[in-house]
Amino acid sequence: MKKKILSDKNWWTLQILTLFLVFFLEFSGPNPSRKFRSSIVGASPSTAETMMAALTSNQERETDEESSTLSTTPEPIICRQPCTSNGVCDSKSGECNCNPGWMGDRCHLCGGKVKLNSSEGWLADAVGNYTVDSKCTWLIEAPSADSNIRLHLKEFATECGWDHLYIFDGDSVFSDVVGVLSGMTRQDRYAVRRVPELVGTSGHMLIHFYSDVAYNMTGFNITFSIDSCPSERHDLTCSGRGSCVLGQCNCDEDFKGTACNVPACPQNCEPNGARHGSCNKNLKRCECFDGWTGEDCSQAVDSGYWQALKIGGTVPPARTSQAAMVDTRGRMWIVGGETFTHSRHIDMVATFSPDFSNPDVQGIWRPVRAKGEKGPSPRFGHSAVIHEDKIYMYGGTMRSGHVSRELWALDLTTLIWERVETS
Ligand SMILES: [Ca+2]
Repeated sequence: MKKKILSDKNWWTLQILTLFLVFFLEFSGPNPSRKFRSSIVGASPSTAETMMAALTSNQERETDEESSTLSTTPEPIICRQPCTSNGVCDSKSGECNCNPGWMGDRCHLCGGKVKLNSSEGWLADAVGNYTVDSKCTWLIEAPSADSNIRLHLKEFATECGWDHLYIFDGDSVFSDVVGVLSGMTRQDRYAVRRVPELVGTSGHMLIHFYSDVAYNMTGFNITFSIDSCPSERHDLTCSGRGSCVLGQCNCDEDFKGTACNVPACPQNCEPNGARHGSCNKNLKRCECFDGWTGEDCSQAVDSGYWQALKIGGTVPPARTSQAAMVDTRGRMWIVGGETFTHSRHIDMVATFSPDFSNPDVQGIWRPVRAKGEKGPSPRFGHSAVIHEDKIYMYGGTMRSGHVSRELWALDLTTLIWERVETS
């Protein structure tokens, strides 16, 4: 019995010693987990979680560093946020180091200015949605000033009227404007049937994206290629209906057009199921029966018809608000007008000489360089008439916005402008 009492005392003594030992080990030895938890008392849960995650990463990294001295396994790269393919993780800082033109903690947003000089490539606003208040600029640079640059929109969705993509044919905002894009190419069941390619011919294209301070969308993905052939689609040469030779499409037999995007015989010369002509496969055109005309023989000659002419010469840039008139020799003259690009390089006057007897080239455009020391400054919205071999032009809006009351006369024989004084 005495022996049993002593055994109990020994047992209690052993338990107390064990408790002391546990207490000692818990508070005197290195235990980062406890120390860390103590240091973050009062921190917000999210901060604490972040710090815990960072600690876990560091612990894992330390473990890996130790093991790397024993084996050739490379050190794994761990960042707080997974980097997109537009950046590389810096294992020391735990941050993504972004490629030029990208920013954000995952390198997922476009930012700043970047020069692109590969023969083909792509550019995009973001991985996922773009962000509000973005300003991103790309300069595509071709090897020579003779090169053309073609852009294709794979996707496009920006806040209509607020977030814009500006595209210039040149290396500055003072170059000709190719387009200013905003809005969507797809929405629900609606989709723009065909987005034309955007072409620059100066060897440079400057592209600038701006989003305002509210609301963002999925943005855009644009491919570019230098000195490629025209095509309706970014992923097919010559729209997939021909081959590209030195920048020109050689179309398959069933297609024509610069991008091989026009059927050789539209609707097989049977508009609305009624046969109005037959397809000449060699010439790639419909030969219409008597009384019918047009690309697909859909227009009745007796009702009057429109005809797209095959033209040659120096085709003037697309313009609006010009004046057009026909002289006694059948030449059409156009004077002034405004271009979408606000180009400063358009000729004030051009002529078109039709020749309907020639089936291959039914008219020639020619620029008219006026002679003499003075002439009217560029304008649009003016009026003009031909009278006795002179074009009389009155009024118009100048580039400055000033509305003119000048009257000018261009002599069609000498090509000299004269200011007509009026009282
Ligand atoms: Ca916006």
